[in-house]
Amino acid sequence: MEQPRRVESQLTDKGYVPVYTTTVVEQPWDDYTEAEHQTWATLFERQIALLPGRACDEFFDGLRQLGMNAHAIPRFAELNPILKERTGWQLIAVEGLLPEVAFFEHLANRRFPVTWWIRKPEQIDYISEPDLFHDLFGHVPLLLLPVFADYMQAYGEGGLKAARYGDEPLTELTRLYWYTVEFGLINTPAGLRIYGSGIVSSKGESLYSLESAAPNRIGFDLKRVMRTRYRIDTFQKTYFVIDSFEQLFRSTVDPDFGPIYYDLKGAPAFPAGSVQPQDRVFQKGTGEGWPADGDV
Ligand code: HBI
Ligand code: FE
Repeated sequence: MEQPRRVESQLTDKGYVPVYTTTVVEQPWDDYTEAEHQTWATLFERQIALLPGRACDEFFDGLRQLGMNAHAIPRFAELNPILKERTGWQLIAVEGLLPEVAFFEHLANRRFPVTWWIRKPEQIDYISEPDLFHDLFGHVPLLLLPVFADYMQAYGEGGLKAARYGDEPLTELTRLYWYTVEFGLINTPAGLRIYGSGIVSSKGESLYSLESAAPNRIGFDLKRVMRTRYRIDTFQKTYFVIDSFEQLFRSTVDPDFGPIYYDLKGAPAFPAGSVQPQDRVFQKGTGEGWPADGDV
C-alpha cells in the first residue's frame, strides 16, 4: 500500500476532470482534522434528519448495523469485520474515481472502493466527484443487504464482460449503474423511497427526486435504462423505479448481457428527459427548471 496523497482535479478545456488512479491506500484516519470530522457530522446529521420516510428501510438497517454516527468519520477497519461477516464485502481506500475496468475488478471481488478524503466546507452542498461522504454514507449501507451485495458483484462481473465487448456495451452498462446504484428509487407499500447513493448523500436531490414535479419517474426496465442518456451536472431528468431489489438482481443475472447488447446494437439512445410509449409512468415530469440548452 502506498501513502495517501490528495489528488486534485485538473482544470482542462472540459472543465475540472478528476485524475483517475488505481492506487489503494491505507485510510489515513489519524490525519483527519477536527474540521473534517465536523464536515462529516454536518452532512451526516443533515441527511439523518431528512431521510426518514424518504430513504428505504434497507438503507437505515445497513446504517444501523454499521454503527455509523455523526461523532466522527468512521474507520474502514472497524466497518470491514461487520461487512465481512454479513455479506463478505470489504472497503478499500482510494484516491477517487478509478478507471472503469479497475473499478469493475474490485466489485467483482466484493471490494468497494471508498474515497478516503472528505469535501471542503465550501463544497457541502455540491461536489462533482465522489468523496468519502458520498462513497461511505451513500453506498456502503446497502452492501449489508444480501441481494444488493450480490447485485453489486454481478454488476462488476458484467462490467468486465462489457469492457471486452466494446464501447457501446460499456456505455450501456454504465447507464444501468447510474440509474440504479447511483440514482435509483424503489416502490414500496408506503410509497416511493430512495435507495440510490447519489440521492441519499445529497440534501437537494433527496427532496427533488421524490417531491419535485419536474422529473419523470418511470418503472425500471433493463433495456430502457441501458438506452437512456444521463446528466452528471444537474439533478436527474428521469428516475427509474424498481419494484424490489430481487428484480434488480434478476436483471443482471437471468438475461445474460450478451444477447442484450446484441438486441441494443445500434439502437438510438433516448434523451435523459424523454418518456417513451412503452414506459410504465409513475409520474410524467413537467420539466420545469431544466436547463434550456437542449437535452442530452
Ligand atoms: N471509481 N472509485 C470509483 N467509484 C465509482 O463509482 C466509479 C469509479 N470508476 C468508474 C465508475 N464509477 C463508473 O464508470 C461506473 O459507471 C462504473
Ligand atoms: Fe457513487
